[in-house]
Amino acid sequence: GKKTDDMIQEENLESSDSESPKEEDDVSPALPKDLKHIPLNFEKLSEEEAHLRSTQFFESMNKRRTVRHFSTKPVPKEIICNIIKTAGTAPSGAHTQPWTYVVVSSPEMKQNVREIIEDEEEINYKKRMGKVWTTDLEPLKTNWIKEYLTEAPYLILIFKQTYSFRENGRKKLHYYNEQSVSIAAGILLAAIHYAGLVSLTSTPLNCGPALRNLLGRPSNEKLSLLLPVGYPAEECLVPDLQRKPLDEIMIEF
Ligand code: IYR
Repeated sequence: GKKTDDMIQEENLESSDSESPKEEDDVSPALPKDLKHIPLNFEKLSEEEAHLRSTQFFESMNKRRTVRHFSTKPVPKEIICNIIKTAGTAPSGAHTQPWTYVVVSSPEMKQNVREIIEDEEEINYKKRMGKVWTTDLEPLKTNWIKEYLTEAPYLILIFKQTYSFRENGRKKLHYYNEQSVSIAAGILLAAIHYAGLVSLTSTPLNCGPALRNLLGRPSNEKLSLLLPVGYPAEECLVPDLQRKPLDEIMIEF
């Protein structure tokens, strides 16, 4: 039968990848055996303060929108660095931190990325996606022309490391790398929004290997997401979408 995502994820826990090194009989832990445990640095809030902050954070996050029309206005690199440091605070399986954030701001490199993606997306829209998918997307008014890839001051490409290497050269397994990178991407999106910038969560279909080669990333890394980051274009329009209310997304027992 067909493999489910869960089965593929389970396979990642074993070293099924034939071209990658095996951990063989090395069962020494990837983290130090004598890893210290220290007191938690915990900021205690009053219930009142917690309530206020949770409300304010929701109200802020509820203003986040996916934006497809970017201004060319530059963004200081330090802001991008802070945003990526924030993404790097995400939890990860066995603290493997299985992510690489490739930041592209060079106009030539953005143009190269754009050409790869537009070539593939044209085939996606015309052939691969099929009638139901393209019909579902019509209200969003997307197509294979991706101006944001050269207009936005930064492109952040999130690569997921499916494994890495220990100091002794043996393979280090990256448990739950899919979930870890997805969580980090959510934190990245929140950090982008909190910094007053906008983004588009994109998953360039079929472009992973070409973009990996273009950016010189190793074969243990797979492209997860590409996010243009910057300011919205003047008079930027977004689709008038509504979010599901709490009673449709939360079930209590
Ligand atoms: N990857 C294509 C198509 C696309 C797919 C979904 I699902 C969207 O929510 C939006 C677009 C593109 O970027 O145009």
